[in-house]
Amino acid sequence: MFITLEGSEGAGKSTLIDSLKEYFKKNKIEFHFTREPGATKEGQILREILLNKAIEIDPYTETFLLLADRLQHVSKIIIPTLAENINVISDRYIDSTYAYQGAGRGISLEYLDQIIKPLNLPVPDITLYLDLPVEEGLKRAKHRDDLDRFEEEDIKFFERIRSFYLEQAKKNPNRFFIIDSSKDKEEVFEISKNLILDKLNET
Ligand code: T5A
Repeated sequence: MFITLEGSEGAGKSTLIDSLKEYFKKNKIEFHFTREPGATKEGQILREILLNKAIEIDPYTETFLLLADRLQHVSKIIIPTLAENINVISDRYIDSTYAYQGAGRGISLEYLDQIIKPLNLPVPDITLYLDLPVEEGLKRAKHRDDLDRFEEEDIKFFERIRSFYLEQAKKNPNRFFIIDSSKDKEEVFEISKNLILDKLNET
């Protein structure tokens, strides 16, 4: 099974992943955890460029760098792991590109479809979207000392991203699940874990 986690800055994906890792390990359920950008050696170099706030990157260049990272990720990690019947959870994937580069940066969704669809990338079985009011997410993210190139964007950028994710959830109710991440960490974990276990039992 292939699961993706989505959400805007500070929504709590990394926190949720730590709890899921611990739970799956304890219960001997095999999962491979991965993330974008930067899961492969090559992707790590691309991640450094993408998050570097000392440089300016054109939105189209940004998109192609993210797709380069994704192709390495899919071919070196996601496809081989799924082929071994090991479940995969990725922190961010295709929906992030439509949300950030599409809704956020203003690249048309038709254009993104034209460059992404021919890649025939695996489609997640479920996507958990951690939803949080933008200001709350940014407040959480700003606890970190150093903001990256994305985190420096203005609030409207993140509002567009959040609206896009919420719309996606309405359009894809069988794949896309909204988790209210203003709830406390334990509750976010319980809801997410139960959704994943339900889906695992179905397959
Ligand atoms: N990107 C990525 C694109 O633009 N397009 C793409 O196609 C892709 C793949 C990656 C950036 O790349 C962009 C989007 C991103 O900006 P990243 O460093 O990987 O950047 O960061 P993010 O994925 O944005 O993740 P963050 O680290 O910002 O946030 P998390 O992981 O969602 O949040 P987390 O768990 O670190 O939590 C933040 C703080 O909140 C607390 C935590 O303790 C922590 O202090 N917290 C809670 N507090 C209260 N209640 C809860 N339920 C809490 N959960 C967490």
